[in-house]
Amino acid sequence: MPSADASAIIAELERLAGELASELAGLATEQEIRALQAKYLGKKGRLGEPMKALGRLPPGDRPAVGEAANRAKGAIETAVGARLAALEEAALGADLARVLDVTLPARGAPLGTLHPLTLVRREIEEIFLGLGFEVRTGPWIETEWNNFDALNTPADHPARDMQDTFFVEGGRILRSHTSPVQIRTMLAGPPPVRIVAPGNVFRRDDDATHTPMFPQMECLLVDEGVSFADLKGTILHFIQRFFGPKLGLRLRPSYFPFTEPSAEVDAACYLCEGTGISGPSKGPEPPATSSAERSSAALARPARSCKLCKGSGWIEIGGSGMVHPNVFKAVGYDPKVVSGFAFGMGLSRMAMLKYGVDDLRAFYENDQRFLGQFR
Ligand code: 2NL
Repeated sequence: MPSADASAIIAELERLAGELASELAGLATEQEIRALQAKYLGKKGRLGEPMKALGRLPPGDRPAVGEAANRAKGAIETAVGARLAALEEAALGADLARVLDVTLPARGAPLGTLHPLTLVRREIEEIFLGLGFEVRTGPWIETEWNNFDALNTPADHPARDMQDTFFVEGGRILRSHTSPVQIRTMLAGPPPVRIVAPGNVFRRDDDATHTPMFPQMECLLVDEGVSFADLKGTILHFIQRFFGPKLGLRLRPSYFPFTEPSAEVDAACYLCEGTGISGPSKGPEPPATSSAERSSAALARPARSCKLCKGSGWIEIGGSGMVHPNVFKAVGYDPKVVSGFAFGMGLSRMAMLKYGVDDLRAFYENDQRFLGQFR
């Protein structure tokens, strides 16, 4: 039989184990439970006192008290483990009980969009591909010969001034138009040639209506018997595909060193259909009580001039002409055998016209609110 002292220690151990069990029931987090466990079993824990008393017992009492201590520790560990397991179980249960509607549509990933200048370039390429033209590109850094001399533009021409063209090391320049692509193509092989050359070109301009780099597209057709009528028919087809069927074309006499004769190309304004007068407003008609009032209101409203063509009925889209004989001579083509036409346009202008953009800078500022509209 254990002594009275030993019995008291055993009773205290059992009491402590029971006390922990009741404290444990009120705890809801792993952190609190671990803290409670330390409060009983830790270095300075509540079981420390009876364990010290165990050391002071006579040897005969120690096995029984030791056993009781192990039972108490075991009971505490079991209770803590069970409480933690119950907590985990409850968390899992709550997780599984969550209702998920797997039929909800997913949030879409944000998709990129093509730049409006890319859209316009591709659209124009498609129109010319449909006529049997090929798309050709070339380098931005060019020789003065490819960019100017071969194009009947002599050294004293103002376009060759330092003020107008970017000069880079090694006597080369940044191309000021895509014409050197056509020169390269003609140098590389015999006629016929049917190409469009899209790409960026560079001029020393930078203001509200000019950027130092801008995209351009030129068209060149060379064969035997090519006439000004072919130029006109091709550009008319292009305008009608790009802006709308039935729209007309106007060619105004002009001058380029590389073409003779030369012409500015105007398309009939697609917004007012060439009338110069603003179309009927989209808003509701002002209320009128009688037909007399209605017609007098109509008479009082002045005809507004079209905001796109400023009332002229025409919009400028580029320049054109019959290839100058000196250009053919420069590339080794015989101007007595072949003839050809060329046509050039700025792609930013085409994009502004097509999409109703009134500020050129919008194309170069990478503002997603602007670019995201072109889908
Ligand atoms: C414009 C005017 C033009 C050409 C470009 C050309 C090219 C060769 C031979 C002859 Cl290889 N001409 N190109 C001809 C006339 C006008 O562009 O206003 N561009 C934006």
